[in-house]
Amino acid sequence: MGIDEGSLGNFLEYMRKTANKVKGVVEGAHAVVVTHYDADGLSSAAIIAKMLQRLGTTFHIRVVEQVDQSILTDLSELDYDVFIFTDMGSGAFDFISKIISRQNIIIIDHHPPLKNRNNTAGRLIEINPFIFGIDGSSNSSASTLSYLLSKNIDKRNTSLAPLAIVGAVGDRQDMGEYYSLKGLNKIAVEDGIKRGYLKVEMGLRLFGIRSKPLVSCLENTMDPFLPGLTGNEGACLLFLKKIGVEPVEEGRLKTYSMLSEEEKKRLATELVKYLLSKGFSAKMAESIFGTMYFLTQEDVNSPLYDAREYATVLNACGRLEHYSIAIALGLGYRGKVLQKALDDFLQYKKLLSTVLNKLRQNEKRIINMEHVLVVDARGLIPPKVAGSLASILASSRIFNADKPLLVVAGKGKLKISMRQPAKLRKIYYGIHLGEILHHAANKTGGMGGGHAMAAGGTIFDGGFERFLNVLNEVIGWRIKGFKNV
Ligand SMILES: [Mn+2]
Repeated sequence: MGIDEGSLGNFLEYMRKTANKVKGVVEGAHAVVVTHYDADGLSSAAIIAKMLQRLGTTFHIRVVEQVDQSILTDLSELDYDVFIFTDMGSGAFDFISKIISRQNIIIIDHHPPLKNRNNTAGRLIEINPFIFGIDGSSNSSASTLSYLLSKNIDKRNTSLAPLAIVGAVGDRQDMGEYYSLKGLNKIAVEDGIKRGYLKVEMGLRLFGIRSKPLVSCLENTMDPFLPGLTGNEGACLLFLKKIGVEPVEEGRLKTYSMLSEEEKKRLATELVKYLLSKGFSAKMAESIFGTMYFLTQEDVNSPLYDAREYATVLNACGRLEHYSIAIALGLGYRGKVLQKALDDFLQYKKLLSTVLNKLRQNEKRIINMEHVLVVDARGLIPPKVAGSLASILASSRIFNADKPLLVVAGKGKLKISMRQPAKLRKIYYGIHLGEILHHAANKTGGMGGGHAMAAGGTIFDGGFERFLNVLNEVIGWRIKGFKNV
């Protein structure tokens, strides 16, 4: 587990040198930060924004779905000296270096880089752990890379460690023991603890455990998905009563912190028993326990106190395209900004539970191909929600998927998002979803890529059916190849 000392040393050495270079390039310049709309992308942009503020650099932030030709061409015609890409860029290396040929480019990304890169730009700096043999899909979020860079530029930026952690848990990099962060992410955790910004505890991984009534915690927990409880308030109330943990006291819904130590223990044991009764393996049932990351500078009752909840809030703002709210939150604004963010979060939650119900009621929306389970959410959700829906479905067992899962949403230009279902607990025949999706989408007029476990892209309406067939076929070939080895 983790990374070997040599790779780590080389990477950190590179980071130190690169920080100096980046400082020279951005100081006093006019920059644009191009980032992704998920929690990691938004945290990364906020970190870089704060770093640039401290350097006196003027900047704009552009939040996009992916870097494509039209976005790059648009941007290259504007008056920027420096282009900073966060949480994206490595996969579009050739593209970027070709289109933006006159200005400085900085890529901060943790997605697998292209194998043969063709740098025609000259003034390009790329920060990507994969180049140093470090797996960026589990050891480092883009927010952690942004954090390490900013900290090397100015020690004051250590204040940004909490945001690095928010991005890392948002990208579900809590893949260490007991759902802890590992690798480069751990540096941000250690800095956070040392500076008193962060408290790390073992506990029940219930959503909103510090901020919400206990009933809502159960109802809103998506990871792990609690069959029969998640999304069902009535069932959660009954469950608590049945195990003798009174959910209401003096007309008020009780919070976790109001429980006695004995009640807390009982809740934990009964939850594990409940999950076992629903067919979970012992290991899956125990996944209800894990490492919690609390941000001590936030109000204890704020949804931003728990890093995972903070990430969900950012994610909701991003998916609903309220980027400035997300960035403002990252930069430390609270009050009205926080209120708006929480409104977004509520709206987003409603959207997801509605769509889950609709999918369960309409069999036609589920296409069970030989190697892919396709969930057709066209017309049900905005395209940017496809990724979240895919993550929930992959971890929920709602469709009991035993093969890669694909969600499609949008109209005309379709958004596709793939996940390996958690049930398999190992990668489906060693298949790298990012590579497969890249291949199948490219062949049918679309674009795609990503990690082994999670990938996404776009495809046009007309090519969709062909895309599904190619995808299914390519996975079939890979399995055959795998079986032959
Ligand atoms: Mn990311």
